[in-house]
Amino acid sequence: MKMIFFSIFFLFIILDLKAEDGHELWLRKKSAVPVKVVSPKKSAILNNAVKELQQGWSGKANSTVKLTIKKDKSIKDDGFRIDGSGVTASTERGILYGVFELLRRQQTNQPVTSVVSNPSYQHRLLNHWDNLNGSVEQGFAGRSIFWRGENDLAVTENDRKLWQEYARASASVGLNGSSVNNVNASPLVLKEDALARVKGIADVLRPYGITTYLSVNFSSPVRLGGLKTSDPLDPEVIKWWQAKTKEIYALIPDFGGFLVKANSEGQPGPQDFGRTHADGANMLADLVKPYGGIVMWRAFVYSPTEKDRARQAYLEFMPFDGKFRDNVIIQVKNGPVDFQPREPFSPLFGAMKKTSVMPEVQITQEYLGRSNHLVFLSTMWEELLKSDTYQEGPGSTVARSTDGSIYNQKHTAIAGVANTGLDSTWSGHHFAQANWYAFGRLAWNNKLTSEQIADEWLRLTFANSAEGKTKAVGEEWERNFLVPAKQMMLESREAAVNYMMPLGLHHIFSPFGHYGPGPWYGPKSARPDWTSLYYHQADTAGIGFDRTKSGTNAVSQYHEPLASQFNDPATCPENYLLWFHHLPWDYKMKSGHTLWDELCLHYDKGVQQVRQFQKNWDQMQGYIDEERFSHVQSKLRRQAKDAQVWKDACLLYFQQFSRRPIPAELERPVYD
Ligand code: GCW
Repeated sequence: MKMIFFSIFFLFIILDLKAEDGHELWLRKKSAVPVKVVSPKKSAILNNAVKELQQGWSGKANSTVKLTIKKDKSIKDDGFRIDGSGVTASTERGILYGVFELLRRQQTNQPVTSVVSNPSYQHRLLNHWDNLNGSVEQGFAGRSIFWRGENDLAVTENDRKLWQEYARASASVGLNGSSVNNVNASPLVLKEDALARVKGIADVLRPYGITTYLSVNFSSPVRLGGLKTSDPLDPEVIKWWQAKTKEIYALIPDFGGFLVKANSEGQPGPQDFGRTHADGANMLADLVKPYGGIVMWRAFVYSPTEKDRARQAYLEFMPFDGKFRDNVIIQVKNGPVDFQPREPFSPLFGAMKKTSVMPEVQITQEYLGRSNHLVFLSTMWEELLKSDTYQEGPGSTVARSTDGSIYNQKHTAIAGVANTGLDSTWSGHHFAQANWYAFGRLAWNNKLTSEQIADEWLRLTFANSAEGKTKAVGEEWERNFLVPAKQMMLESREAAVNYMMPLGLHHIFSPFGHYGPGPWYGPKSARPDWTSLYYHQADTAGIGFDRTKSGTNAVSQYHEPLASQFNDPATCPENYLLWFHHLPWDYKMKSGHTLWDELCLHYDKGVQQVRQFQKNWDQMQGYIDEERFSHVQSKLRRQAKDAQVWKDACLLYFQQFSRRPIPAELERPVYD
C-alpha cells in the first residue's frame, strides 16, 4: 500500500514537473476545437502540418482549412499565403510555416487576415557547438541533445523523440537548417559510425523541413584518412574528400553541406599549406556542388601578429571577394571581435560585394551571463540588422546587404549558435528560450521588431499555461504580467551592457569562462593571442582602444560617412566611444559629465536596472505558474549579485588609473 502511495506521489511530482518545466517551449497550446484539413497529398512534412492544425486549432469550430501547393508569383522560396480558405505555398515547407503562422496568430490574438510572408534568408540555421563526447562548447543548458559519446552512437527511441521535439520547435519559428556538431570539429564525426548517427538525426529533422549540416575539421584527410597532407590542392586530398562527400550523400541525400572553421584559434586550415581561404572553401564547394550543397566558411580569424584583432577578418577576406565559388557563403560574426555585449557591426558586411556573406550571431550567452542572466538578445540582433553600412548608399543595412536585396548573391543565409541542451528548460533559463524563438523569427523576417517578438513569445509561453491555474488571462494579466515582462525583456540587453561593458568597452571578461569581470587579465595571464593591445587599454591618461586613423585605423574599414563619424569622438556614437577611442578620464561627455563619472553612472544604472527587474518580477507572482515564476526569481537574484560584482570590480580596478572618486550620489562598492 505504502509503495503504491509513494509511486503515485512520485508520478504526480514527475507529471507536475513535466507540465511546468518549460520543455514545451512556446508550443504549449493544446486545443480541442475540431477542424477539417484538406491536404493535397500525404507526405512527412504535410502530415506534420495537418497534425499541428488538428492539435492547435483555436479558430471557429469545424472550419475547413485547405492546404494548397502551387506556384504563385508573390510567394518566394519557402514563403506562404494565408487567407480565409487556408494556406498556399509553393513548397511543402512553405505550407508548414504557413500553418505555424496561422496558429500563432490565433493564439496571440492577432487578426488572421490575408497574409503573404516570404523568408528573408534562404538558409536559416542553428549552429550547435556540440562535441561528440556529449559536452557543448559554450553551452549552459546541460549536455548535448545530439551526442552522448564517441562510443555511444546508436540512435535510441528517446533520441528520436527529443530530436523530433527540437525539430518541431525550430520549424515553428521558420528555421530550416541545423549544423549538428561543434565548429571546433572532431575529425571523428566523419567516421562511418558517427555518420550513421548523423543520418539518424537527419531522418528525424527532415519531416520538419530541417536540413542537416556538419562542421568539418580541415585536417580530416590526415587525421582520419591517414594521408600525409590535407593540402586542399593535393589530388589525393581532393579524392579523399570526394569519397567522403559521396558517402555522406548516399546516407543523407538532402545533406546541406559543410560549415568550416579554418585557421582560427588553432584549428587547421588551408593556410597551413600555403593556400588561401578561397582554395580551401572552393575545394569543398566543388565537391558538394553536384548534390546542391553549400559551404559556410567562417571569417572568425585572429592571431597574435595582427595588432588589432578587430581588423583581421576584413584584412584576410576582402582580397578574396569574388574569388569564391557561388555555393560558398562567408559566415561573419555580427561584430569584428567576438560576440561581445555590444560591438559595432563587422565591416565585412556590405563590403564583400561579389561574395555571399551571412551573419552569425550567438544565441547561447557566452558573454552575456550564460544561463543565469535574463538577457533578451533580439534587440541586439535588431540593432545589427538595422545598422547602415552605407556600402551602396544610405539604407544599405546589414539586413539588406546580406538578404539579397542589394547584392545578387546566389545564396542568402543566417546562423545562430544554439543554446539548447538536455536541461529540462532546453536553454537553462526560461527566458533564454526567447532567444531561440527570436533568432528564428528574425531569420524568417529580418524586419520584425523585438517588441513584437517579445509580445508573441510571452503570450505563447506563459498565457496558455496560466489558464485555469493562476489569475485569468485577460486585461489584468496583460497589464500586470505581459507589459512589465515585455519591458524587462526589451531593456535587458542594455542593462547587461551597462553593468558589464558600457560605452564601447569590450572583452574585459575573466578569461576563465567569459562569465565574470577580468579587466586585470593581460596577455601573460590569459591567452598569448590576446595581445596587450586588446581590452580596455586603461592607463592614467585615459581609457579605450584607439582605432582611429592615428591608432590602428580600423575605422577605415568602414564606408563613409561612418569612417569619419567613428574617427571623431565628437561624432562617434557614445555607445561605441571606447571601442574606437582612447580618451582622457575627464573627457566631456554629451551629458556634461566627465568620462569617468559617466562610466560610473552606467555601471550603477546596470545594477539598478536588474534590481528593478527583480522588484517587477516579484509583483508578477500569481500571473504565471509557480514553478517557472520561482525559477526565474532565483535566476534574477543571481543576476543582481553578478551585476554588483561587475560594477564593483570594474570601478575599483579602473579607479586605480582614473584616480577620481566615484560620484557621491552613487552607491559605494559592496564587494572589495
Ligand atoms: O567566442 C569564441 C569562443 C569559442 C568558440 C569561438 C568560435 C567554437 O570562446 O569557444 O569556439 O569563439 O566562434 O569559433
